[in-house]
Order: sequence, then structure tokens, then C-alpha cells
Amino acid sequence: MKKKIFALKIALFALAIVSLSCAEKKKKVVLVFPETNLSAENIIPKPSKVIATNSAFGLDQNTVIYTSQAFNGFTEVGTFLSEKIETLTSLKVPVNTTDLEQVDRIIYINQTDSLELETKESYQLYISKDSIIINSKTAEGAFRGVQTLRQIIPEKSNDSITDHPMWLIPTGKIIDSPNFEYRGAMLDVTRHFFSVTDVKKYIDVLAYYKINKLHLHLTDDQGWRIEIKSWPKLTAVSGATEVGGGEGGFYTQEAYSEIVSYASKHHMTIIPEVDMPGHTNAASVAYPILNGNGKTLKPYTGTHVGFSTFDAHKDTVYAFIDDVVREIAALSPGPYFHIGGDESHVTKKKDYILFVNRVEKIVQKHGKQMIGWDEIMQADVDSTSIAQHWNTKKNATKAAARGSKIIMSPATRAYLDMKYDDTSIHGLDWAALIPVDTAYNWSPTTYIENLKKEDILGVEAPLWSETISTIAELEYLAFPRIIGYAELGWTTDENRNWDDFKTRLANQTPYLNRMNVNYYPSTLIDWKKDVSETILKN
Ligand code: TNX
Repeated sequence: MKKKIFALKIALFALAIVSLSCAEKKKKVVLVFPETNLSAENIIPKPSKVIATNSAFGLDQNTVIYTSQAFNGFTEVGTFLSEKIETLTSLKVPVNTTDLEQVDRIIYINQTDSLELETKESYQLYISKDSIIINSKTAEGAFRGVQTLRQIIPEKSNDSITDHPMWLIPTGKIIDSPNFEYRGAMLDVTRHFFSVTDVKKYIDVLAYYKINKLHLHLTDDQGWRIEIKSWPKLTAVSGATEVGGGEGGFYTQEAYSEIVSYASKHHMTIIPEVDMPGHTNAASVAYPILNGNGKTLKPYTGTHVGFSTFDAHKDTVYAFIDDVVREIAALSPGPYFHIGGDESHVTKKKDYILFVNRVEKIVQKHGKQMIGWDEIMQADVDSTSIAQHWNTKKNATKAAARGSKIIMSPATRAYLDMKYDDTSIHGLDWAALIPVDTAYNWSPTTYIENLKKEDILGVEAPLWSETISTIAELEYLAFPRIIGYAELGWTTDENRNWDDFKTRLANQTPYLNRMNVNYYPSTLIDWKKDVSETILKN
């Protein structure tokens, strides 16, 4: 601990000396910083506490990043920040450079065990005229802090000094912690397939808003999207179908690992879902021995649900599941495995219970914690297993009574595949129409009466893909609502307010446009239309 503080002091001291000597050598640039207001920045999710000191840190070509190099992942977070700064500003900000000649200001990403940092994702961001310090216990926390910092770097430099562009970052202090540890998005890559490139782009934007889980719905009636080496026909046969008769697709194990590793660079966990015992037509088409509904199955490219089931009484079925869970678990470093379990309308209730009980043991045997849609609470699941509430409140209450945690994804509030309103060109409406304000204006903590805050692991916004097949369509349904769900997961209810959020959301256009995100331009939001107008805040 002492050592770290010492290292930081040395770095700051070195900076002071270098700044002085640089100042002597260089022509003195007289900088008149305009007054800033850190509290008025458009940060999403809204941080726990912001104190403005009204001056500015000038990010320029003489800024460098230092990190706590002895601690896992801090240097990578520094490199990530440097890359993002370069994309935005074209400045090349070195990380942990030993050549101190050029340094005027530093960004220090610092590991500390300070007790004020409540969770591993908590961070403090101290911005003064000469230095920016991000404090956190873990690289994960530092990464969240870096997202906040990215959001307050203006899109444009202060061009009053033409030969020395500076991006003026408002000074002050941010103390921040997440309300929930689980802040997720789900993507159905089954009804329509989405490429690795598409998924990576989604991860980029989700991470910017501090979402830390991406749940991939990998199997369903219409297709099987992940290579299982011990059961090759799953993808050879059922990788090639999708809703509407398109060509489908699937992830090889290498491709899936590429997603996992890209997500992990963004401190995001991939949660793989293999949906069963229902939603299994594609698996049974490839291997009819798995089928439990007594009919001969054909590839299915429609959008109905609830007609397929595995046979809950065959040992072969459990041997198959063991292989599938083993292979996917080995590629998935995260702690969770999602078994689906929803809408098994043609599985007898007693078979369903038997099935979920047995599959839970398989998941545990492979070292993972089971998640399932809320129906799994009909079985005798362990308190370590997690219910994802989408439909039946009673199942969530049951979960809490049993000591299981709950992920909140109520279809009427959190389903990204629901239309915004009746003019929406994509989406379904079976649960509700969900305009941007309705998506934001609810509390995951109080949505189900009788649940305590501790019962809730977090929030997840699922995007089912029956009606979307391109990244632009995906983005149309996801954005801007997912930005609101990110805030629901991170920010406490007391600290959230629609009117305030609406303004911050309106100011996301420079970022969303720069990222080429096809967001739905809801008329509830007074979007900043002219990018250059938005970004010249200072
Ligand atoms: C219900 S939500 C489903 C999905 C559909 C979705 C469409 C859930 C656990 N099951 O199979 O894609 O509705 O909104």
C-alpha cells in the first residue's frame, strides 16, 4: 500500500520537474481556460457523486498515461484509454513511457485498496489542471472509470491555439459505484444470426455505458449457433437455418472464443445460453434421438414457440447435454451457464422438473452457476442458481424465498424486441409497446413487491431477433433504450430522474453518430442535431 502511494508520488514529482524544465525550454503558451462544470456533463450512467472545481485539464500531445504496472490488467486499461483517445483526437498518448522529456500532464490509473471503494467496480476520478487520477481496487473498476473519462473528453479540441490543440476536460471529483453487479444485455443470435463483427460492435457501445454482461442466446428451434466438436451435426445441419429461410450461420469455437476474449478486454462476461428442454427443434433435427415430442421434426424457420422438447427420460439426452456444457464451459471463463428453460409447453411438468434438476447438476459439475428463465423455479433448484425474471412474478418470489438471486428482465419493461410505439418498423408487441421513457421509468428493486434489494442480482435487457437480421436493425431496437437500462443497472433509484436522463441522452448523438449506431430517433428526446454545436461545450 505504502509502496504504491510512494510510486505515485514519485511519478507526480517527476512530472512536476519535467513540466518545469519543459516550460523553460518551450515558448510559453498562455492558456486561458474557460470555466467548466463537471456536474453538468452528460455522463451515462449517472455517477454516485460529482463535485465540480470549474477549471480544465488540457489533454494534448504532451499528456502521458501511467498505470499501476504491478497489478493485473491496469496497463491494458491504460492502453485501452490511449487507443480511444487516439480514435477521438488523433493524439498518441503513450502508456508507461520512460521517456519523460515531453510530459506536461499525466493520467494515472492507480490501484488502491482504499476502503472508500465499496466494490471491485467502484472508482474515483480526480481531475485537476495537471493530472487525472483514476483510483480503483481492480482493473475492472479502472475500466469503468475510464468510460466516465471518455464521456467527458470533448469531441472537438479548443482551437483557439491552432498549433497546439487541446481537449479541455472539466476538473473536479467523481466518486462512483454500481448499484447492481449484474448489468446485462442479451442478444438472440439464433432466430437470425449475427456475425462476430456485429457482436463486437455491440460490445464496444455497451461497454461505453458500463454494461458488464453479454448473454448470448445460442440455440433455439430455428438454429444452433455454436460448434460442438463432439456433436458436429448441430452446426453442420442446424447452423444453416434461420427465421424467414435465410442462410443462418454459426460460431466456430475459435470465433466464439474471439467474442469471449474481446468481451473480456472490455471487462464484460459472456454468458452462453443453450435453451432446453423446449426451444430445441434445431438440436433434434440434427440428432433425432434427443427429441421428446414424439413427432418427426423438420427444420423450422417460423416464429412460433413452445412446440419442441427434449426427452427428459433418455440417458443419451443427458450425455449430450454433458458434452455441450463441457465444451462451452471450457471456452467461457465467466461463472455462469444459462440453460434457458422457458416456454417448455410440450414437456410434462414432472418431466420438466426432473430435467432441470438433472441439468443443474451437470452445469455445476462443469464448474458453473446455473441461470435459467424464471420457469426453472418450478424445479428444486439450488440457492446458488439464478432466476431470470421475464414473465411470471410468482416464480421470482419463489426464487427469493429459496435464496436464489434474480435477474430482472420483465418483458413489459426490459424487452428490447418490443416496438417503441405503433409506428415502429421492427419489433413485436405481445408484451407491450415500450417507448424510451417507459423503458427507463421503473425500478428493478421495487418492480416485484416483496423482493428485497439483496434478492436482485441486476438487470438485463434481452433482444430477441425474430424481426431483425442486420446490425442496423439490431441497433434500431437496442438504441437508445439500452442506454437507459445501463443506467437502471448502475445508478440508484434516488439518483435517477427521467428529465435529467433525457437531457444527457439527447447529448449522446456525437458519440452514437461517430460510432455509426443506427439509433431510433424517438421524438420524446430533444436530440442534439448538429454535432459541431453539441461538442463545442466549452
Ligand atoms: C418469449 S422471453 C421468448 C422468446 C421469444 C420472445 C419474443 C423468453 C424467455 N422466451 O422465445 O423470442 O418471447 O419476444
